[in-house]
Amino acid sequence: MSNQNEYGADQIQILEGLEAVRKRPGMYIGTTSSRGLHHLVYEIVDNAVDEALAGFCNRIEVIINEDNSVTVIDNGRGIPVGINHKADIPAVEVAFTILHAGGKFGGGGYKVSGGLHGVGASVVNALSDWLEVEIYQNGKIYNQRYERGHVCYPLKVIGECPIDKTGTKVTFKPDGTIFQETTVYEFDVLKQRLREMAFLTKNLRIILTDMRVEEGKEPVVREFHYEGGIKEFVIYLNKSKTAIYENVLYFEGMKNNVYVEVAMQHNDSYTESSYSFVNNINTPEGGTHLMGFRNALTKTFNDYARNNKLLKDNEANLMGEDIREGLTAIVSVKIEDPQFEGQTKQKLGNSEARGAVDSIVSEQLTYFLEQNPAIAKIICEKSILAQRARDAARKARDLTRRKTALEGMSLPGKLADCSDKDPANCEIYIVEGDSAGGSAKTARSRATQAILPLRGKILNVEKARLDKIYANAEIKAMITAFGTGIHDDFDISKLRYHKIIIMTDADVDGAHISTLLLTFLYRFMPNLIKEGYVYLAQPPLYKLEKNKKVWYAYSDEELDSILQEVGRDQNNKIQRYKGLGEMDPEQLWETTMDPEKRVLLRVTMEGEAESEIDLTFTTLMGDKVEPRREFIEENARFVKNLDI
Ligand code: 1YM
Repeated sequence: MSNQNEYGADQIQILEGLEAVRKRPGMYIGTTSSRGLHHLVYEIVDNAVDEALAGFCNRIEVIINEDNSVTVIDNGRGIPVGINHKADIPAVEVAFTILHAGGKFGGGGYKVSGGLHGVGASVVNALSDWLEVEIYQNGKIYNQRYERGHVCYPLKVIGECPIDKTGTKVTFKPDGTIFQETTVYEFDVLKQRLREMAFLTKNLRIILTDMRVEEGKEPVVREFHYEGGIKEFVIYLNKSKTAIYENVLYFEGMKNNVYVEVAMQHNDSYTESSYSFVNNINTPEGGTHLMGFRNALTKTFNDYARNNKLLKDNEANLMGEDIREGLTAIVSVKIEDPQFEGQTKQKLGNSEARGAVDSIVSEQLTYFLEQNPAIAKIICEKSILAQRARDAARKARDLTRRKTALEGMSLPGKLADCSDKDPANCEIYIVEGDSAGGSAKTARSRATQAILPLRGKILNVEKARLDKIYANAEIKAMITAFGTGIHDDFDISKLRYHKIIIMTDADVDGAHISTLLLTFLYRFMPNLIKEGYVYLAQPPLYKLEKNKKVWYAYSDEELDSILQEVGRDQNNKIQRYKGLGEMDPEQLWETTMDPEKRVLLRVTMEGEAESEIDLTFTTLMGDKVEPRREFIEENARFVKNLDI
C-alpha cells in the first residue's frame, strides 16, 4: 500500500491534471462559450445515461437552480464509494479529481462512452466554482464537495436513506472566470438535447426543471419519456409533415459487435431529414454508419423495383437521393470504441459499423418490402417521380451553368451592385418589393451596399421539387448575386458580400417573407447561416415627432419608454410604419441602413440540435397548420444575438 510520500505525489499529479483543464478548457470541452457551458451538463448527464444503457437506471432529473448551478440526479447504482486501491481514495473521488478517469475506466458492463470530448466528471469539476456529489448506497447518503477541482473534505456520510434507494446526485456551479461570455443556462437548449437523449434511449425518463421563475410561480417542468425510442423520434420529426404511409419502419440488430437501430418513414416533402448517432452522440457529418444505411437503402429498393417490374429493364437505376426524397430517418449505433474523424470530429470512422448497418438494414428491409407490397409500391413510385424531376432539374441546371459560363457570370438585372470589390466590406440587402427596393437604392451607400429587390413572395422551397426551384427567377437572382453556388458546388470563398441582410416590412407578411428566405438559405447554403453571414434588418415600427425633434421606436415597449420621457400630450405626432415603402429614402437610411445607427439581428444556429433546426423550418413552412400555430405561440426563436 502507499505511504505518506506517494500519496503526496499522487495529490500533486491530480492537481496538475485539473490545472491543465483550467488552463486550456477549450482542449477539453471545445469552447468556453455558451455551448461549452451547456456541454458541462451533457458530460454529467452522459455518465447517468451510460448507467441507463448498462441497464441500472431509468430516471434522470436535471434541475437548473436559481443561481444557474445545475443538479443532475439518477437512480442508478451510485458511483462506487469504496477505496480505489491504486489511488488510495474512494472511487468517486477518483472520478471527480483525476483527469480521463470518470466513467471510462474499469471493466465490466457494456461501456459505450465516447462523447466528442468524453472526458467526464473531472473536467466539469475542474471548470466549476464548486461541485457537490451525493451518493445513495447501502442505506447511506455519502457526500463530498470540491471547489475549482480541489477536495474540500474527504467523502463522508451525511445521513441515511432506505436500503433499496440507490443513485447519484451531482450539483455544480460553472466557474464565471472560465465561462466569461455567459454562465446563464438556456432552458430550450438543454430541453432539445435532453429530448434527443430520451428518444435515443428507450424507456429512459428524463425530467428537466427550471427553478429560475418569478417568486410565487411554479417551476417549469418538461418530461421526456419515449417507450418507442427512435420510432417515436421519427414520428416527432414528421409531425408537421404528411407521411405517405402509416408505419414507421424499424430495424434492429447486433453485428460485428455493433448494435444497430434504424427507424424511417417517408413524407410528401422533397427534402431528406436523416440523423445519425453514435453512442447517443449526433454525427452531423455522418460517417460509416450512415454510408452503410444509404448503401442498403439504394441496393434494396433497386432490387425490389426491378424484381417487381416497377422499374423496366430499359430504365436507369434509382439513385440514392431519389429514394431518400422526403425520407425522415434515424440511424443509431452503439459501438465499443468509436473513432471520430474529420475536422470537427463529427464523423464516424469505424469500418465495422458500415458493414453492420448495411447487412442489418438490407436483410430486414428486404423482408419488410416483401411483407408490405403496398408500402413498397408507394415508396418506389415516389422515388421514380423524384428520378424524373432530378433529370429535369439537371437539364435546367446545366442550362443555367452554360448560360453563366457564356455570359461570364452576369449578375441579375435588378441588382444594384456596390462598387467596392472586397467582400469583407460589402453587404447586400435583399429587399421585399420593388418600391422599397427603389428607396433602398436611393438611400444606400453605393460603395459598400448592394440592393437586390425581390418581387412578392419567393418560392417556398419546402414545397417544390428541384426543377421548379432552379427555374425560379428570384432564387436564381440570389444565387448569382451571392456568387457561392449551392449544395455541393457551394464555395464560401466566392461569397461576394460578407453581410447578407434581409430587409422586410415589420408585419406578418414581412415575417413570412423573411422565413421563406431563411428557409431557402438554410436548405441551399446552410454554411452562410452557420458562419454568421446572414442578418435581419430591423426597421422601426413608429416615428414620433415633437417640437421638431424626431424619435424612432423599434417596439411597442420602446415607444412607451420614449413617451414616458417626452411626456404624453397632444403635441406628439406618432406615425405607425406599416411597411418600408412608407419611409422616404432618407428615413430608411437613418433608421435601418446606416451602419452607424442601425440594428441588425444576426441569424445563428449556435447550440441548436440539427434535428430541431430542421423541424423549425418544416414546422414554419410545411403544410400543417396546427403545429405551426403551436410553434409560433411557443416561440420564434431561431433569431438571436443582437449585433449593432
Ligand atoms: C448524476 C451523474 O455519474 N452516475 C453514475 C456514475 C457511475 C456509476 C453509476 C457506476 C459505474 C460503474 C459501477 C462502472 C460511475 N462510476 C464511475 C467509477 N450520474 C452518474 N452511476 N458502478 C457505478 O462503470 O463499472 C465513474 S462514473 F469509475 F467510479 F466507477
